[in-house]
Amino acid sequence: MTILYKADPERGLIWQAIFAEHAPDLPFLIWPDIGDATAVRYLVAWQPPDNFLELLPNLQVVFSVGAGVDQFDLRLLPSHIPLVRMIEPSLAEGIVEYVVLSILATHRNLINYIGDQRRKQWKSIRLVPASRRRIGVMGLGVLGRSALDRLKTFGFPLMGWSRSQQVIEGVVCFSGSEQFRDFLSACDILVCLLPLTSETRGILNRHTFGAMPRGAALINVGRGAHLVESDLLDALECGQISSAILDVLSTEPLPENHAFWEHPGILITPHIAGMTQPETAAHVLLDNIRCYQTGEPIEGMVDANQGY
Ligand code: NDP
Ligand code: OXD
Repeated sequence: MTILYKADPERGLIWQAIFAEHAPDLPFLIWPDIGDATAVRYLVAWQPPDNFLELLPNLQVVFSVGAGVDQFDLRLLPSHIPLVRMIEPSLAEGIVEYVVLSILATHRNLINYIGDQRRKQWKSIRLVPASRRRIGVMGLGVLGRSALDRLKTFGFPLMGWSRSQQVIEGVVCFSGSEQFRDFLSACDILVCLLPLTSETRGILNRHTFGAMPRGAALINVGRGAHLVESDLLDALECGQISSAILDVLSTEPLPENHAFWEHPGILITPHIAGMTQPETAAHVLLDNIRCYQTGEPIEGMVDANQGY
């Protein structure tokens, strides 16, 4: 009964030490050391190995090291092998910090002030009270809800959008494609925290931007492929969108000659908003493996039909 881990090897050593201490019955191997491939029951991966189903013939469960599972081809996973995404408190805390940071930076015009400093310009922009800056979060899952919960302390009017109707105290919730435009028209700052699925790919496009108030801002923390990059450049050019903070890009790392690097209205970070922390995540993984072994429900089970 072996666990095979394939993600950041440095953090892998911490996972390995925690398993050695708390679950000595579950040898924890770090890719490319797969030991006896027939003994591997659990794969814990960011990017799975090629042909892992053939490579690991007795695999029972696939765990994503991250919250997202778009790196797995769900069509290839047989139905008897569950795919489980990561739900762990440190990852959520990182996302909360990043979303709060980005919203406050946008709300207080930090991108403009960074540009002004470079140009040695001393120019104030009139302050808009938080009570008049409407924030909309796309995706009301574990991460979207955590971010909204923390945002409540600032006094922004809060909106949320999801596939099914949700009820969150202090948040006006919209759902489905029928309510998408109403949601967008109420967002001065839009945060994307959706999973990447066939339905959400390219959702941050010219139609979406056009339905938002003129001069609205974008923060993308979901996946790069949510965004149609040329549509964002057009929307920034004509002033429909005033600024964008992007933690995720369609090609990572962002290519050297990409227009986003130098764009005065865009702030980029290298996919660091949330990071799974082995100190907390290893215990979540162990609990889930124990649940699987005893037939209890696993937390974070992915619905292959929905894609998240
Ligand atoms: P969850 O599965 O908990 O939540 C997903 C949310 O998105 C749900 O509210 C769901 O609706 C909604 N949703 C899914 N499809 C649609 C759709 N077609 N239309 C409208 N709403 C939809 O995911 P998490 O909150 O854990 O994570 C969200 C994503 O954040 C990850 O998939 C990943 O891409 C990204 N992420 C980015 C990180 C970074 O560092 N930048 C770090 C971690 C995650 P419903 O409630 O109806 O099911
Ligand atoms: C994740 C990520 O999905 O870090 O966890 O992007």
